[in-house]
Amino acid sequence: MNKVSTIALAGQPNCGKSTVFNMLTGARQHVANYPGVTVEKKVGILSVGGTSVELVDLPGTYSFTSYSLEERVARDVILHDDPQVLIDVADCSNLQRHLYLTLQLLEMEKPTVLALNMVDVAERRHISVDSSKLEQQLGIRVIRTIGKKSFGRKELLDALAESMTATDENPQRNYTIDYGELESYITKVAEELLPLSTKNYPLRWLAIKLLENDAEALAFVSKTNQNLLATSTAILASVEEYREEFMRVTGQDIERFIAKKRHEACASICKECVTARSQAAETFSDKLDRYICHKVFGPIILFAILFCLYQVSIVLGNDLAQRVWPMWAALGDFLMQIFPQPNFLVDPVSRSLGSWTIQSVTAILNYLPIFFLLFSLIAILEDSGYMPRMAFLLDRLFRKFGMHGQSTLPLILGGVYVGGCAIPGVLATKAIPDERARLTTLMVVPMMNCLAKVPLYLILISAYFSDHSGIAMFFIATVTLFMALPVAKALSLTVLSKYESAPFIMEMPAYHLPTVSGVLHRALERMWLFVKKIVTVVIAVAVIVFVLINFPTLSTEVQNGFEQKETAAVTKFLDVTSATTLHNAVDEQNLMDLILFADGYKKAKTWSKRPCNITRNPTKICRKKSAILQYCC
Ligand SMILES: Nc1nc2c(ncn2[C@@H]2O[C@H](COP(=O)(O)OP(=O)(O)OP(=O)(O)O)[C@@H](O)[C@H]2O)c(=O)[nH]1
Ligand SMILES: [Mg+2]
Repeated sequence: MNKVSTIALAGQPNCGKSTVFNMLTGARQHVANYPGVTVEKKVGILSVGGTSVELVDLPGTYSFTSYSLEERVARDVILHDDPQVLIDVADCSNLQRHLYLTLQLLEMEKPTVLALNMVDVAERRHISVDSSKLEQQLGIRVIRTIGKKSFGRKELLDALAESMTATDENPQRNYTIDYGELESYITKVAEELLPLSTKNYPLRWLAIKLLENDAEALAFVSKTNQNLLATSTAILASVEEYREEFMRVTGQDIERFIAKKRHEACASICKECVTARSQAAETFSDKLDRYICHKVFGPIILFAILFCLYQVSIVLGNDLAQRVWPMWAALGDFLMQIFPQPNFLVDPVSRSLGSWTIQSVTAILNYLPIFFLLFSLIAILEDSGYMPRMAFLLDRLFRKFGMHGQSTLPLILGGVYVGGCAIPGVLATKAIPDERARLTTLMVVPMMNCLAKVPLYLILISAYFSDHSGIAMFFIATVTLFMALPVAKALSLTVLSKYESAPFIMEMPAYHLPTVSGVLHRALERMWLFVKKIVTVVIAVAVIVFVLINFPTLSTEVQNGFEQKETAAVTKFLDVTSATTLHNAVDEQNLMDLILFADGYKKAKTWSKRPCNITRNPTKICRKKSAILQYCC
């Protein structure tokens, strides 16, 4: 079987890789305006020039020198999975910084296409990038894209098809950084590496990495060639010697020197290709951050936002739920028609189990409007770029309890806002560089308020705090967090104390205006997750409880006893009614119909109570009562 070609999407965090992935594959990968959303590689299928290829969305990484978990994932795919083409996604509004990774990708000598994403943001900030000049400079195709609006999709696909064929016939000639005084050492190491089989590693790249003291490159050379052990040892010895010599001759440390040269290369490319009208002007995001990240106003705004979140979703959501309830009731009624009718004493198992399950499921589905509002508001917060600010504000508090500003995202995904899920929350802890904080966060994420706990909260709130439901939910969320913090502190002081701690560094992305479609998609997607998860659990529990209640069935003697009581009750009822004006309407044949009618009336009355207070509409009730009397008489 032919191996399916792979195209990998690489780039710095939050530049829109997952958005471009969604644009190309039509998938619904999690996208949000904060760095570190994608923590594992995600695979989708894409058709390029009529050929089906695998598209891999990678975690964002600022460079290939820091050994963070995300970087390891990205590096493994690029070097070991041997993708046929790389799509390097760069934020057009911040090109110089993004080129730092681009140039490192080009050193890996893979056919690369640069997706110059967020051109809309760049235009808004009066930054213009000459893409044809950039193409000439880098030696690769440069495609302008707006991932959010699927702009540039076709051009990107054409460029990918072109690059896939270019690999066989005429390989790309990429931009090469001139490392100045280091060049002679790079050449020497590359020549020494020639006898080794370097597999996917380009010689120049491997030579630079060895000189940079890259742990993986050093391990590769020392381990992979058992037959050439002496050669490997000699190479490693010369690399060490070159490093010392370079330091002695230039007085500079190689890692810093390489980073400086890369930054200089990025700056010189941008000088040629980028024009910015007002570089020094304060952006809208900067102005907003003066208040949002302020020492005093920041926490007040955070508190107010969270309070509004619960107030809107719970109070408004409850109101909406009451209006939607008759729809679920009608659906329940409709479904009940497929089951056989009950007898006076015996309710067929299929009917009672069906009714039990339908009622359990519709009771849960009734909470959907609340979830819809809650998830929409969380999506707005995620897409607007407020989350990293929240992480910044909470860092000081979290740090006191052994966590980290970056613990905010895992806790939110886990359900600190109410309605999360521990699995994505635990996965998101991967992005926390501080090992102690990562493990501490990982342990407390399951304490958050996952989707499954929310219906219970809502039942308790409507029973005891119906007049203050928003505040009650806000209280539950806050209490959960304040219960998790001491546990986090205890863990970080005891079992996790031996792990290392690192400072909090997080990029503050610019604020984006969330799109209606993006917010709706996210809210509906999470709601669907909730429905799938909860409904299957509810059905399973309902069936188990039903079986436990109904089996084993009654013994024959007890059943006979009940049947005798049934006959006696029916006879007595008919005797009593025969003495009244109802004697013509009630007989043994239509007795069951009458009971079912009364039962239906009782249900209709209960449901009519849900959307509006029964006392508000007395005429409706009177009409129903008179209909019953009419039937009976
Ligand atoms: N205005 C604008 N926003 C965009 C564009 N592409 C992506 N975004 C937004 O940028 C933010 C980040 O997008 P993601 O696709 O999550 O970025 P990513 O590179 O996958 O991020 P990580 O997984 O954290 O590395 C989201 O809010 C997107 O909606 C674009 O072309 N224009
Ligand atoms: Mg992503």
